[in-house]
Amino acid sequence: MSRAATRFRTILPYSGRTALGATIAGGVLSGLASAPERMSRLFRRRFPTVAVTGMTGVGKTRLADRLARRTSGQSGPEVGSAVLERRTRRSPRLQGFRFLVVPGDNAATRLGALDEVFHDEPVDGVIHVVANGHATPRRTAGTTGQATATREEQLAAELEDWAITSHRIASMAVRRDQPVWLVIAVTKADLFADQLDEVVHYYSPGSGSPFGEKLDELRALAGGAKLSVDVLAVTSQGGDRTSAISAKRASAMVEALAVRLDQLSGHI
Ligand SMILES: Nc1nc2c(ncn2[C@@H]2O[C@H](COP(=O)(O)OP(=O)(O)OP(=O)(O)O)[C@@H](O)[C@H]2O)c(=O)[nH]1
Ligand SMILES: [Mg+2]
Repeated sequence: MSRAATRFRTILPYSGRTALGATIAGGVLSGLASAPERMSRLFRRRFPTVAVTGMTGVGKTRLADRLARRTSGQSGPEVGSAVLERRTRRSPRLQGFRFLVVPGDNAATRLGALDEVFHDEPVDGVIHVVANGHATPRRTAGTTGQATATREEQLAAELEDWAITSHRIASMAVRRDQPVWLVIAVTKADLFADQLDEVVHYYSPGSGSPFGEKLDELRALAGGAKLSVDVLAVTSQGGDRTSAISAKRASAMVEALAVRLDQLSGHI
């Protein structure tokens, strides 16, 4: 809170500063009581909260790290996140985003994290991450050995995972006055760089694909005006010798996603 308070003070115009001073000097208790609330509302507008959802191994942590301009730790590919991860993207003019990454594994922590972002402290927007069936197979917690899964199995798992998350989004949207935005981030684009258009189409509303149909259902449930849907291809990896996408293009894709988040949040 003290951090938000400092920010609030520094960005208040001079007249605002005197007004606040006057309120305090006048001892108007109601003014004092509502000040923290105003500050937190201001902070929230400048740093909207964004839930990052999607099945295990799909690339949520890597993408949130890219968006937050943070280098990912070198955990092995078979290790998934166990708890809700928080990342912050800071942009010029004291704007940015607070990302809440929900662990994809069906651990007990996942249900609590889903409750937290969609019910207890409902987020402003959602990035749902998919990977065209290229989610890295992960072992069930507590077991050893290499996990394997075919692309078809992973595509089916993505769909199942989306059914759960989309219900959570629908119930949040109907309870809410202001609209909620959803971005489907199709990541690992480096693995299917020559099919981006088809893949984006598969994940789009109105496409008639199994995923598109579930999106249409969500929009019908939530009410079209309550929910905006964007579909964007992105990658957290690029530039190494074997990659089909250059480092520059990978960065441009991540930045395009960030620009869209800024537009959806009214930052620009
Ligand atoms: N080729 C490629 N691999 C990626 C990309 N993004 C992530 N990966 C790899 O996919 C694996 C899973 O990525 P994570 O970000 O850990 O996945 P997650 O969605 O956070 O998974 P959970 O924490 O289990 O929910 C890692 O081995 C990453 O290196 C990408 O854009 N391209
Ligand atoms: Mg993770």
